[in-house]
This record gives sequence, C-alpha cells and structure tokens, in this order.
Amino acid sequence: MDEILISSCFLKNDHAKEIIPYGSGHINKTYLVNSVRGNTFLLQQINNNIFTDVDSLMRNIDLITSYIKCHYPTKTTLEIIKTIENKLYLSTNDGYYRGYKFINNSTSIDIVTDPNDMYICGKGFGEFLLMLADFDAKLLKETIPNFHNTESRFTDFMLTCKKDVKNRVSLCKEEIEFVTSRKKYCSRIISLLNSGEMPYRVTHNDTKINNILLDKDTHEILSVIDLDTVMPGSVCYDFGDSIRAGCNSAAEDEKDLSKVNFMIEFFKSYARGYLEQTKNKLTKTEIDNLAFSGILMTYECGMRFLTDYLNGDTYFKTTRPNQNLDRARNQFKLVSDMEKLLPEMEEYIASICK
Ligand code: ADP
Ligand code: GN1
Ligand code: MG
Repeated sequence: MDEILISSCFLKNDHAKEIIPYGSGHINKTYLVNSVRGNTFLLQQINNNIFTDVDSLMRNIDLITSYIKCHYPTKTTLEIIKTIENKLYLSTNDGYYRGYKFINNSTSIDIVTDPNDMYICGKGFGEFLLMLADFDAKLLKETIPNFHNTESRFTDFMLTCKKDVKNRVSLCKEEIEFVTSRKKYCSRIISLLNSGEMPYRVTHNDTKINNILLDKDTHEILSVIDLDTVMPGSVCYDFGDSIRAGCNSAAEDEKDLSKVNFMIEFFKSYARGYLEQTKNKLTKTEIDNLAFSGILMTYECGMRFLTDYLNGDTYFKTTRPNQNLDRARNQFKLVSDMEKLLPEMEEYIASICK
C-alpha cells in the first residue's frame, strides 16, 4: 500500500495529493499530507519495533488529548484524526499509521539559540505537568516499560557490551569507561521513587525541545506534542531531558566536541519558566534533585546512544555511519560540563524556590 492510499484512509470525500517527509524525530516516520480539496494533516508511521502494543499506545494518547481538550478547552492540543472507519489508527501489511491535525503556523526548535525560547518551553512543559496532575495514571498503559529506569538501562548496556554483536566494543573503550565510572548515578532517582520519597506523576518522558510547538511568529507556546511516552514517571525525567536537549550549544550529533558546550544561562531560563509553573506543586525532594536530573538524563541518553551503536544502530534513526557513537560522545561532553557546574545549578534552583 503506498502512502497516497494510506493517507486517503484519513480523508472523508477527499484524496491525498502530495506527501512530504516532515520534522526531525528519531522514532516515527512523519509526513505532511496535502489533499486534493486543500486539507492538510500530519501522517505518522508508528515505529512498531519500539511501540509493540499500538492499540494501548493510541488509547493512551486518545485519553490524554481528550482530557486536555475537556478540562482546558482554550488550549491547543494534539488531536487525533480518526480513519474513515472511525478507528484511532490504520493497520496495514506495511505497518501502523495515525493522523494528527496539523498545528498551523508552528515551529519546533532543534537547536536553541535564544534563552527566552528556553524560558517559554520551560513554561510549556511545566504547564503540561500541571494539566495532567489530576489525570488518573492507572488509566495509562506503560508503552515502554522501564523507559527511564536508569539502573535497568545500565544492565542492558553491560549485557550489550558483553555480547558485542558488531565487534564494536574495541572502538569505544573510552566511552564505555565513561559510562561504567558513573554507575552511581543510575540508582538515585529510581530508588527515591521506589522508596516513596519522590512521587510518581503523569510525566511526558520525552521533553526534548522539538517536542513542543511554538507559534512561528510570536514564539508563544502552542502545544506539547509526541505523547507516545506519557506514563507515570518522575518530574526529574521531564525537567532533565529538556535541559539535556536545550542547553547544548550544538546539534545532538555534532562531532566536533569543541563546539559542544553546556549553556548554563539556558538552564537558568528553562528552570525559571518551569518552576514559575510548578514550584508550588513539587516536593522538596523533587526540587532538590532537578539540577542533578540534567546530568542523569544526559548520561542516560548517551548510554542509550552508545548501546544502540554497539547493537548495530537498530533503535534510533540514523542517516550516516557512527552517528550514534557521535551522539553518545556529544552527550558525554555535556555531562562533563554539567558535573563542573552542578553547585551553581543547584544554587540557582534553590534561589528561585525560596
Ligand atoms: P518522533 O516520535 O519521531 O519524534 P514527533 O511526534 O515528535 O515524532 O514528530 C516529529 C516532528 O513533527 C516534531 O518534532 C514536529 O516538528 C512535527 N510535528 C509533530 N506533530 C505535529 C503537529 N500536530 N503539527 C505540526 N507539527 C508536528
Ligand atoms: C527520541 O522521538 P524523539 O526523537 O522525540 C527518544 C528519546 C530520546 C531522543 C534523543 C521514544 O525522541 O527518548 O531522548 O530521541 N524517544 C524514544 O534525541 O525513545
Ligand atoms: Mg519527537
């Protein structure tokens, strides 16, 4: 089945005319579809290797977006376009597809250059956490179990090194040493969650900056998107992942590490926006761990990129050889920068939460 036919399954009394690859996500295949009658929508082929239970995935997204639409009717949210057979997704021999309303006049930022954009995105992701604060987490199916369980990520990583299916271990000894020497990071948040000292909340879990849409002209918040991983988690996962993605002075796969620097001013802007929204909601334990969460999420993501490189690049989309290794090195450079700046980051968070 070709993509024109697939797209037409989401269009009543209309047909797809042109299909353009869209965005720069690492997981799903995203297309902008224009129809004969002048309609536009977003088509995504869901990555079924990663999201094995598409039915539960789409039910989660339907529940969350319907909840936001009902409780916050003035807010823009992601909206599923059902198939002409009134289903949440289309199942074909070539895979699973879904439609989303295209959010007009929007932009998503891959590399942040203006600290004010970080402030705005902090507010946006903070508001998202608040909007779902009373959503019943039990309704959600975990789409990727142990997604941010850094301890289990570490176990997977060690197993991958042991198997060394692509004989790549000898090519990244230094990076492997970087990961193993920081094993102590892995348990900090997960043990606070397990002991009940830190609450589970409904979190987004993939808060990279290009997963929020801003108005192209005013850069005001339009909507948080990419809701595949909304599940119970820690606020530290959301805060830390935005810091990882947004405070990098270079692209996530930049090879020249002299260009990769952690931008502490961007950290402060994001923290200000996020905490303006959430500080009255968060516990002291959560607030005390926010600065560290930037390190943890960057370390974890680097470890995931390195694991994927060792496995032969089967998880994250790649467009060139060694891209996952470059991504891992890039993340580890940021971790090293943040380790030096941790006291300043902690002091800043404490000062704005006084
Ligand atoms: P992935 O899981 O592969 O990251 P996303 O759902 O994040 O896929 O979509 C990829 C990109 O497509 C986003 O970063 C954003 O630029 C764009 N995008 C996604 N959904 C919409 C939408 N409803 N309206 C406009 N742009 C969108
Ligand atoms: C993926 O889907 P996307 O591109 O927004 C990944 C995140 C990583 C990120 C690294 C479901 O995010 O966990 O942090 O790449 N999403 C999934 O860029 O694994
Ligand atoms: Mg995305």
